[in-house]
Formats: sequence, C-alpha cells, structure tokens
Amino acid sequence: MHALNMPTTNQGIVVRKTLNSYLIGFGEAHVECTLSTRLKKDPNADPVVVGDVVVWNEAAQITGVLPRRNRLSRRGAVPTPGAYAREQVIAANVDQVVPVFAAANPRPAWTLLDRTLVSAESADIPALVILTKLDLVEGRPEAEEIEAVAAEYRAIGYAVVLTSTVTGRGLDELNARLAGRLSALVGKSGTGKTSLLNALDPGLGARVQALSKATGKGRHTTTTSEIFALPSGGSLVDTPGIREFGLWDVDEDDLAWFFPEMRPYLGRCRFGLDCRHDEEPGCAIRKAVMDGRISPYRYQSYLKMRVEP
Ligand SMILES: Nc1nc2c(ncn2[C@@H]2O[C@H](COP(=O)(O)OP(=O)(O)OP(=O)(O)O)[C@@H](O)[C@H]2O)c(=O)[nH]1
Ligand SMILES: [Mg+2]
Ligand SMILES: [Zn+2]
Repeated sequence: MHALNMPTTNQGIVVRKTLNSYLIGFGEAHVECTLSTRLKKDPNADPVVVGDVVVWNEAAQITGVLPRRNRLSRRGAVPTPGAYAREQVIAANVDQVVPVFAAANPRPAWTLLDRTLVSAESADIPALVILTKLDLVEGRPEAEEIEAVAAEYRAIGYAVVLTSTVTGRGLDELNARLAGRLSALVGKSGTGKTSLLNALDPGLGARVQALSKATGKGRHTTTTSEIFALPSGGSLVDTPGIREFGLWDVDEDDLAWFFPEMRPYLGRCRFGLDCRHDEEPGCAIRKAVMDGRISPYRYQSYLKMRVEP
C-alpha cells in the first residue's frame, strides 16, 4: 500500500485516568476517551492504566490495549468484606519506579520503601529512591539517619537522591536522572511528590496542599494518576498518596531474589533452594546478616513480607 493511503491509526498513550474517562496523548494532541463495552467487561481489575498504549475508534472509545512492556502493581483494597483482593496496576510501561520519602513530616516508614523496591524488582523495573524535605532535618540528628539510609541503599546498588524543594538541593541531579525516561513517583500522601514535579517544571502549578494540622499527615491532594512531560525531556507519573504497598503476585519462594543483596547467597544455604532463610540451620543469608554483609533491617523486611505479603 502507498504510504499516503495508509489508514491513520488512532494510537496514543494514556496520560490521565479518572473514574470513567481516559485522556490519551498522541504527538502534541490529546483526546478524551471512554472504554469500549468489550474492555469494560474485561475481568482484569485494571484493563487500561496510565502508561498504556491504546487504540480508539470514531466514538472516542478505547478499543484495544497494546501488550504491556511491564506494569507496577500492588495489592488493591478489598472491595467488600470477604471479597478477594485485586491487583491494582499503578502504571504500565514505565522505565523507572521512584519511591519518594520525606526526611520528616511525615516520618519515613522504611518498610514501605522495601515493599516498593521488591515490587519494582519483581516487575523488572529499575528504581530511583528520592529522600526529600531535607531542609527540615539539616543540622539535626535526623539528618544522620537519612544519610545512613541513603548509604545503605546505595551499597545495595540503588540510586538515591537527597532533595529539597525549599532549598533546591538535589534538583539538578534529579533532573539528570529523570531525563529521557518515564518515571513513576510512588509514596505516602504528603511526602512531596507533586511539589517535586512543580519544582522540576515551575510552569506546571500542579496542586499541592499543606499537611493536616491535626494529624500531621498528607491530605491526599493528588487524586488521579497523571503523566507530566518535563522540560528536560523525561516524563513523570504523579500518583495519589498510598498508605501501604501490599505485594501482588510475588511468590514467597522468590522473595529473596527481589532483595538484590541476597542474590549472591541464594542456593548456598544448607537446605539449598528450599531454605526460607528464617531459622533453618546453615542459612547463608542469616550468616551474611550476622557478618554485617546484609542489613538487619532489610532482613527483617524480608521476614515480614514472607509472613505478610
Ligand atoms: N519543608 C519542605 N516542605 C515540603 C517540601 N516538599 C513539599 N513540601 C510540603 O509538603 C506538603 C505536601 O506536599 P505535596 O507535594 O502536596 O505532597 P504529595 O506527596 O504530592 O501528597 P499527595 O498528593 O496527597 O499524595 C506541602 O505543604 C508542601 O509544601 C520540601 O522539600 N521541604
Ligand atoms: Mg500530590
Ligand atoms: Zn537460607
């Protein structure tokens, strides 16, 4: 067929998902679509998510989804008591998962970080850790804890950037690490995800809100996931704050593999691949913890996730 006679395919990327509507970006343009009846009947919990490449018809209905290169998922809330938990896909086709933790306000919960990193590993997506609001702890003892945590995760092999949208610390490094990629911000409400986005692109003016005075927690300001293009060329998925990160579809026997620092020891336990690395004699991983080669905190995270994925 002659190139000029080729049918124009309506193909683009889902950049925003609201209750019944999907904003699709293609080139410089956007179109608002709904789901076709066939896709609405899809038994998968999230047939179309932000980051999906989709095709649509003249009626502005999404009719098809191209195969996903990857997807970052967590265990979704149980819809009604007694019902099964469902997969919640946070984003598809991302190049990088970016857990965001505040140095203070709200206090960082490191087990949430390990859960996010395990999920990224199991989806085979690289991770970049952001510790932000560093201005709140500068010169205080908490700053040392943050530096120690950063060093610990860097030793495992993760990139960690320390930032502050108030002082501008780390924003150049962050920009460089986000350039040319689609990165998904993930974290509790109020950790400063949207603030980072605004700091990287001051023209955006996306909505940010102070923490609740009563609880010191975030107010769940961002309510939908949305992709924003950065001036540097990369794109960011801003996501609503999460309270927890339940693992989805991570087999407990594979769990240790998703802790990269444990990989070198797998298969070297007395019980070989049958070892759960708990109280089994001759466990190579527990020995590595005792010898100081694996962080006891990470090991505790591993044990907790085994019991409570
Ligand atoms: N001191 C300080 N405050 C910050 C920083 N970054 C963000 N904040 C404040 O933290 C509060 C929450 O910021 P948001 O950007 O709305 O947080 P979020 O993670 O997007 O929250 P959700 O959308 O609810 O998930 C706001 O009051 C921000 O001004 C920072 O680097 N330093
Ligand atoms: Mg937000
Ligand atoms: Zn073992």
